[in-house]
Amino acid sequence: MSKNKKLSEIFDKIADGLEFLGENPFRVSAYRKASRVLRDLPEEVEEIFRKKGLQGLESIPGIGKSMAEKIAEYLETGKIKRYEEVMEKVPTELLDLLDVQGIGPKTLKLAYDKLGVRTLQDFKRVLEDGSLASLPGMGAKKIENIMKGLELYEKMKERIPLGLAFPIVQDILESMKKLKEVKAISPAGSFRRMRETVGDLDILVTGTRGGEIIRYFTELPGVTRVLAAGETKGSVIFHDRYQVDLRVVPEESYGAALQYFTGSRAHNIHLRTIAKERGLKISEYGVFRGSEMIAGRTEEEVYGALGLPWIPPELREDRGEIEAAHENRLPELVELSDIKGDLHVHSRYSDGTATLEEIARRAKDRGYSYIAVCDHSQSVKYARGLEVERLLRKMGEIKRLNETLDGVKLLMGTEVDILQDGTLDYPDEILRELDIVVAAVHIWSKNEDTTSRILKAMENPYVHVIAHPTGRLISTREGYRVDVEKIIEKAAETGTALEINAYYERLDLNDIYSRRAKEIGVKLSIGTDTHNIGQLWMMVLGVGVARRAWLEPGDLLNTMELDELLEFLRSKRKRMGA
Ligand code: DGT
Ligand code: CA
Ligand code: CA
Repeated sequence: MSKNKKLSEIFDKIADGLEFLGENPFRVSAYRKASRVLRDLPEEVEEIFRKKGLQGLESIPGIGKSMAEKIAEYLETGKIKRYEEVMEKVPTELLDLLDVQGIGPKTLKLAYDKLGVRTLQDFKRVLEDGSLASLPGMGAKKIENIMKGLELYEKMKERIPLGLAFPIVQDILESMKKLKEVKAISPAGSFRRMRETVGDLDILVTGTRGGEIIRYFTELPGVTRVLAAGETKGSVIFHDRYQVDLRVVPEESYGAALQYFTGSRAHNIHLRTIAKERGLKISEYGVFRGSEMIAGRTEEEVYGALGLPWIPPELREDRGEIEAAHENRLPELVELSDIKGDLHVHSRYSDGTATLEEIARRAKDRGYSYIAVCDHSQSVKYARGLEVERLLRKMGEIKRLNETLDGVKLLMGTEVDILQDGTLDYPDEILRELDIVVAAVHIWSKNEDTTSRILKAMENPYVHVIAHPTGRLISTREGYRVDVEKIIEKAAETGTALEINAYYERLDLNDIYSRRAKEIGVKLSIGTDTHNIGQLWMMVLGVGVARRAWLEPGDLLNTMELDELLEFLRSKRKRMGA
């Protein structure tokens, strides 16, 4: 962490502590202000101090004599005495509770003095057992606010599935682009890297009149709380849950800032060592040789200055991408526009809501050449799985419909259940009549290892794809017990594809396993598992996983033209002599 940021945090903590102790509000706000100034300061205080000493620090707007002395003390000794004094008197864990809406320093002090509250757990206890409510000044309304605040606070500490953040960020970008002051805007952070979950959301802007841009941002519809609003940084909460940080940076540093704030941390640290080897310094402001800035306006420029080609954000995890870039062997990642169809959607025949016609129309609107309708099979009663008779009826309807359709084809599919003994929920005679058979485990007992039944299913010549191979649900369910490595090997051996289920709660297989699959020649198939037609957009999440897995167009079924795909789907049974 830079010294600026570290000091900014220390000053903020001192302010919290003094506030808790009920000290002079002017002192408190002096620390808060210094914290803000340091956070937004473009130069490193360390540099200023080295070049111009204490006087240099004092000349920073917003930093007075006493703050300058504390900064110097920190730079020289690595400590601030005042900070340690304050922290001795205040339980630090308790201070974090000041971030909870509804809990102010007075309330906290009261709980501390009268009820002996020292931790978040303590606080929750006195809230629940009514002892907090019995203190003077704690009305029912206030208690209710605190409870609501705590609930939001805990929710906000959880990571957010990428798919929930996605539409929010898109809306923000769209609104912000309307502002004439905004010259360029981009998401950064884990969101831009398409991680399956995100902490906070980071957005970067370059343009004129930063204060205006930030004000507009903090007033967007959906903002339920403003945490900070300055000239270069705004931080807000959308819909009581999503923290979004927006930074305005100078045009000549836009590429460097985008690079820095996209991360990941591990990637940035590795880049820094490369810069060092070349006698350069890289920061969020640019790439420097001595005091000369040699790059910063675009990311291409920044990577170029380090002798590297631009690296796609999804690869920036320090998982070999820097070495690959160095040797000019970065993959040509698949793009959303390469996708010719969705290979797993549900219709009204089972538990989906759309008719076959609606599905075809929406697929065509998205520019797809095909879409596979894979409803559940008979055993999956809770999802209205199709008995053979209804499946045959559906196949008839698809055939008729395809004759009238232009430019898009419905593929006759199923998401057939892999039963406990590894047999399938439809007989082979039925499976062989389908264009695409996606097989999946939906019902399992608590400690069951599902590996053997999935392996057995892959040996069936009519099974093309294993859907959501691990069964996990992001942040709610771990999935069934399964040896994924064995599944991947068997997929390679039998020519069965593995699914990247793009439904936002699944993203299964994940990036790591998908990459492993590619490495041993397994094809992957993206399906949104859409149950409602408004979810077809989630394809972009599946493509995100694919890109994080280093997949190129040739690694996926969805990039094939219709004929090529049908040919591929028939090849397994041919090879197996079925
Ligand atoms: P998240 O929010 O937990 O999903 O993950 P990120 O990657 O979005 O992390 P965040 O929001 O803390 O910071 C955004 C990026 O900024 C991060 O990926 C890398 C960069 N960054 C922030 N702080 C540091 C730091 O202290 N050192 C380095 N090298 N990079 C940092
Ligand atoms: Ca973030
Ligand atoms: Ca952030």
